[in-house]
Amino acid sequence: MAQAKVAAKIAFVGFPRVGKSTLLKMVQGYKPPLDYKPTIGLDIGSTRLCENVNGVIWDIGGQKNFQPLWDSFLKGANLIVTVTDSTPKNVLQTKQMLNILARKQNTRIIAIANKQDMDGHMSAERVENILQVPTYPMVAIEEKNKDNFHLFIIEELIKATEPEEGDNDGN
Ligand SMILES: Nc1nc2c(ncn2[C@@H]2O[C@H](COP(=O)(O)OP(=O)(O)O)[C@@H](O)[C@H]2O)c(=O)[nH]1
Ligand SMILES: [Mg+2]
Repeated sequence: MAQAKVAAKIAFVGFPRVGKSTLLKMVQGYKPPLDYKPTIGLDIGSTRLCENVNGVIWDIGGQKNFQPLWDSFLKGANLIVTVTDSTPKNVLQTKQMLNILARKQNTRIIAIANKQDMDGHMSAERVENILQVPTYPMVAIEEKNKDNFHLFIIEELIKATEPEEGDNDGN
C-alpha cells in the first residue's frame, strides 16, 4: 500500500536581505542566486524532506509594508523559522520580532543564524543565547548545506508535533 504523503508548512520570517530567498532556492536544489532581488509579497517553494514528507516553504517579503500580512501568512504553519544574518544589529532586531511572534503564535519557532561566512558574524550559540530558541548555523549561498537543512528541519518538525516539556500538568 502506498504511504500517504504529508505536506508540512514551514514559514520563513525575517528582515530584508538576511538570506531567506537564497535559502529557499538552495534547499530546493537550485544554485543559490548571488544577486539581491527583493521578494515582492510572497514566494512559495516545495522541497522533499524525506520519503513521505514534503516541506512547503513560505517566504514572505520582509519589508515593513508586508509585516501586517504575517499573521495570515503564518496560519496553519507547522514550524516558524526566523532567519537572521548573524550581525549583532540584526540579531537584536530579530529578537524583538520574535517576541512579538511568540506572543501571538503557538507554533514552534526556531532560528537560522545565516551568513556564517561573513567577517564579524555571531556564532549560532551566541545567537541562540539571545533569541532563546533553537538556532542553527547556515551559509545559504553554499549548496552543500542542503542536506543539513533537511535533517534539522525534519527533527524540528517532529519536535513541533510533540507536546512541550512542562506542558503536562498531570491531567
Ligand atoms: N555571504 C553570504 N551572502 C548571503 C548568504 N545568504 C544570502 N546572501 C546574500 O544576501 C543577499 C540577500 O539575500 P536574499 O535571499 O535575497 O534575502 P531576503 O531578503 O531575506 O530574501 C543576496 O545578495 C544573497 O546572495 C550567506 O550565507 N552568505
Ligand atoms: Mg526575499
